[in-house]
Amino acid sequence: MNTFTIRAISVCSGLILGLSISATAWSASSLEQVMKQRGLTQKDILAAAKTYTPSGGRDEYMVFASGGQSGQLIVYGIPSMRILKYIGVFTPEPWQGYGYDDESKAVLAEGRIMGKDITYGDTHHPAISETNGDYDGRFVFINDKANPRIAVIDLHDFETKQIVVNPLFKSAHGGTFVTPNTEYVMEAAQYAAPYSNDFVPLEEFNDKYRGGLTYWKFDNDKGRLVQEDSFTFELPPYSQDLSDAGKGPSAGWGFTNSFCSERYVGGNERGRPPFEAGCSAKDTDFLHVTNWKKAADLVKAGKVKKQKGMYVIPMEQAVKEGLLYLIPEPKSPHGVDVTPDGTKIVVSGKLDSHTWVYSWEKIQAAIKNNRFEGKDPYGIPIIALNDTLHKSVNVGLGPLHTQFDSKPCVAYTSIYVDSMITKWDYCEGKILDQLPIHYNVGHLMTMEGDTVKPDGKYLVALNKLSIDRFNPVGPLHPQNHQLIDISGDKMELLYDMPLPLGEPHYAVAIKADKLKPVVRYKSGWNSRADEKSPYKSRAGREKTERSCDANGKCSVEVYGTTIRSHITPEIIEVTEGDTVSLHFTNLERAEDEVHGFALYGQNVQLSIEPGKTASATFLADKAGVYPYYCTEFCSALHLEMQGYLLVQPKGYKAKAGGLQAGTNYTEADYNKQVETNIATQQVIDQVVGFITSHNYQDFPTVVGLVEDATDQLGFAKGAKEKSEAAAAKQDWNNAMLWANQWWQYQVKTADLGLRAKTHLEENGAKKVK
Ligand code: CUK
Ligand code: CUA
Repeated sequence: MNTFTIRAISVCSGLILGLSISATAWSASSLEQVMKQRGLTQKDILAAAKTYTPSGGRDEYMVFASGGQSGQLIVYGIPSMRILKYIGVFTPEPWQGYGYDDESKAVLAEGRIMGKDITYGDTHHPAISETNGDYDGRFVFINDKANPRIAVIDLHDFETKQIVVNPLFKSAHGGTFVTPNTEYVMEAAQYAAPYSNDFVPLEEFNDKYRGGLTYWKFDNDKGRLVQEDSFTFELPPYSQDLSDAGKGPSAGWGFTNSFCSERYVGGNERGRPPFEAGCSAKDTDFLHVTNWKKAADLVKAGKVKKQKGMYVIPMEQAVKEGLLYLIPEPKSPHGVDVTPDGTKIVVSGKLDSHTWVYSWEKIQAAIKNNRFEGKDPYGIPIIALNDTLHKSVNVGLGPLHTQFDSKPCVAYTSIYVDSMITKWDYCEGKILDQLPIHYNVGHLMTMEGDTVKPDGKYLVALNKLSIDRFNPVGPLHPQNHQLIDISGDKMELLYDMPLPLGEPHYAVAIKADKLKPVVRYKSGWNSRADEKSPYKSRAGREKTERSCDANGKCSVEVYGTTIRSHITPEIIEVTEGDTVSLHFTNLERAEDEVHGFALYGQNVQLSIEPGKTASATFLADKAGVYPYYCTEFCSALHLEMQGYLLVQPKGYKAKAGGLQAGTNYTEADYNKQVETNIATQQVIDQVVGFITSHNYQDFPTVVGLVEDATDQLGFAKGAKEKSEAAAAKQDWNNAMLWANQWWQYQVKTADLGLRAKTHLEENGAKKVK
């Protein structure tokens, strides 16, 4: 090494050293101050650094958490734990217009039970659609335990598209779980009940009450569940609990745990010990093993009969065809989880301290060799526990659910009674680590933890109680989702997030880059049916039609539009007794330019996203004045985005003379406005010059903005012409008002143009001319 190099290195390192000293000195003092002021430890700061996401930063994972009793789906990001959306599913949700527009009312109506609207849900288990056992980011399914329903949410726009009601069950807990290519969505009943809707006395419980497991057929092209092609396993009146679909070597099979296989019916008012005593009396319950592949073949071969519009495989037939087996599982189990490689099945006894790992190879061997220890009262063969067990591991008191790591053989189990997470090795059957949590964890979730390729990295404990974790808000506490770093050998708690919407049971996390949601719909789109709306309208084509039938019943159809910052039409005139249908198409293309539509006294609130057509139908049964307006602060003149629905009494005749003038304008007012408009046009020309001199066509967001701006500028031209025509006639009122409207269009053009310019600047657009 020559002197020159040595000197250069020492100069360099001196420089670096100097810099780092001064940087540390500066930040350490203020960081120390903050730590001292807020009482934070080094560990806290590390946790903060692992979760903090600066403005504009994105999360690595997206979580879909059940919204519990709210009947909704909660979307949040990991590691930031920022809530992004509550998706309306089983319950009306006004922000999204869900349950307030005709299109979404049709979805909710699919979920009626015996003619009744059910406007809540007890959502438990979301599931993301899979391809080859891995999340594909296309759909999310979620069940309603209280009313046996499943909803389909399309992830291209995060909207609920379909609700199906199980025609046979009276509750459904063990759903939703998907088969490896989303051929079927599993849904098991919970509380046994007759399949018919008739009264059946409890005295006939063993004979007439039934459990069950439905495999809902999913049409992957249409993105809808198909009841006609779905089938249900009739099962004994044991309380089927959770399910999981087999994968890898166990693909084609499903696993469903149960409790209360005692078939006990409580009734303290009849002097009987309660359900809780009779349902936990035996040492074991049953893991149900079902062969859905073979069952599907049987259905296809026309060998299965339908009941209430669904194929039902009676127990006798299932046994005869070798589709259904039982395996004892320890005391009141909860949760069944198939390992990523599909070779093992983990069940936890919630009144026990063990998880039980079953070997699929051993289960198969027993079935093949007809090695059974007996039959249950319904003739279903029982495979002995010892013939199938791989390991049983003492993980802690009250184990519930299990999730998997990217590291082979590593699993995490939630421990309800002991309030902790146990990390363990399911191959060797040994404990690796334990972490206390606050308090009473239910489900837990690792990243893509129920796929064939879990990502590990983070774990969320979905805790049932939050007790003293947050500022008190009365007797009803939020839930607490605790984020845990599982990348190292020891689990480390990073963050507590309150969830104030309901009790989320299960959640699923998907790699964020697998999701590609749209920012706008094709113009005139019925988003719920995913098709062009027959009620779509375009700028200048808005119309109102009234028609009456032979009995004198009349209806009014309004084909309207919304664009910054007016609703067309602004005056709607109908007659008392008319049925009114309002249809609005949002003409915007710019990202996030949503308009709302709220109408006095009619329970109408629409969310009209760019391109969407949304409708509201109601009976205008009382004459009166009904103001309406846009409910999204969409522009500087959002408050002026308003109008009147006039419900006129029958036989009403309009007053002569037209509308009263509010303010009178002069020629000077007009000239001043025109001056402003000319100055504004110069700003627009500059922005347009910038955009067109760059490769803006390469930026879809900007193309949308430019299209919107071009529209607005076209409207400006029309207003300018009207203003000049009025000026020629010295009608200064109209000249001034149209000149102002011309300016309004210019302002919106400029606003869009500036957004486009900023986007180009921030995303490194290139100059092309
Ligand atoms: S369940 Cu609630 S903690 Cu419905 Cu999956 Cu276990
Ligand atoms: Cu549109 Cu406010």
